Amino acid sequence: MTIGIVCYPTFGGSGVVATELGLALAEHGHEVHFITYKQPVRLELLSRHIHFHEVSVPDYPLFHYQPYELALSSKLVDMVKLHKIEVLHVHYAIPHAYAGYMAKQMLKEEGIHIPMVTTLHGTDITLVGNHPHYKPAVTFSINKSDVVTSVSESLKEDTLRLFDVNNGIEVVPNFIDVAKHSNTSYTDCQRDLMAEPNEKIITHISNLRKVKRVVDVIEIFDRIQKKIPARLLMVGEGPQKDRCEQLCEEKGIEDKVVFLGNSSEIDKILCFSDLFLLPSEKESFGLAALEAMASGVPVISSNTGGLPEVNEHGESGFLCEVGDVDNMAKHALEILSSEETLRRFKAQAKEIAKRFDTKKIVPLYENVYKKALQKSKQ
Ligand code: GMT
Repeated sequence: MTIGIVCYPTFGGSGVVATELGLALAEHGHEVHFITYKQPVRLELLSRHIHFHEVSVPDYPLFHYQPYELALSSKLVDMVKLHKIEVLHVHYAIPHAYAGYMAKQMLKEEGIHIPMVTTLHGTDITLVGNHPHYKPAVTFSINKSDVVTSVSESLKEDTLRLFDVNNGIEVVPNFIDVAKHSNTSYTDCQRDLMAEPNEKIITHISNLRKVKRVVDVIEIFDRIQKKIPARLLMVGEGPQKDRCEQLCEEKGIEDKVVFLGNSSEIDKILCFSDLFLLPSEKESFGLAALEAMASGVPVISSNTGGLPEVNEHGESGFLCEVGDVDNMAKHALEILSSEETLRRFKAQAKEIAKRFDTKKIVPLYENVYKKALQKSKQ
């Protein structure tokens, strides 16, 4: 199959999922064309089945806002025709599903019928898409997609509750290459680069936006470090970083918290982590939690959105109410209380991550494409 993938190329869950999916599809022998404004961060182009086409928006003095959707839909039309793309898979409804639908309609005028699969990722529904300024366009694009998928049951329910949807939604969860994450053991990853031998390494990875409740991460860590020697690794960049750095200073823990910025060495960081914190306000799935679990890192998370579908309470970690930092710290200390308990949680986290192995999930997307192709032929 020849598949066109549209996604955000930046650090962020939806772009990571789209990129990993494209790479896995290429391994299955499909031709995969990424169409976006920049090469996705995790995209390795060293495959003859992977192609990247940049969408550029020429500047013009009249434009206050650059018409990206227009440039994207035009590029999609050109690429579908040039590379004989058979199915378009757009990740994140805004504005990709809208632009995809326009491309579909333009192609239809020329007798080309291309099915469009839209994958909803989370904030495109729960945070941004739901805003009255976008809602009619998002509802329209969801209803006009040939197949709609969501990354969790919870996101499906949110979509049906928040939008007037007259289309089916299939749940295809996020996935992880378990084999890749299993290549490392708990001891061989130079943890001495980051901490003293007696210190536990606690990690948080996100785009440090308000929705991630990163201030809670600092609060939880502060409670942990009062009881046991520990170090916090904050990975990512975002608007809440300054607030977090300031809070660490106020608490006098700045020498125990390392802000690493965006990193392309997530596997390595997770390899020497003992615990992962994800206390988000909203989280449709929590890919970062799954990545941690696959690396054998137990997770303390909030119980919002799709997180209970990923992180199993008392097994791969613990789930607490949003904002309950005391309880999160209590459970964190429980996991870190003895080497034996930590080893058990690590093993359990790894085991649960196997439910979301690439090998199990990518074929679900292949079926979705087949279904979309059949639908467009009807
Ligand atoms: O919230 C982020 O980190 C970015 C965002 C995105 O779309 O790039 O992530 C969303 O999609 C991910 C992949 O499907 C999910 O794992 C995240 O839970 C989801 N984020 C939220 O719902 C807040």
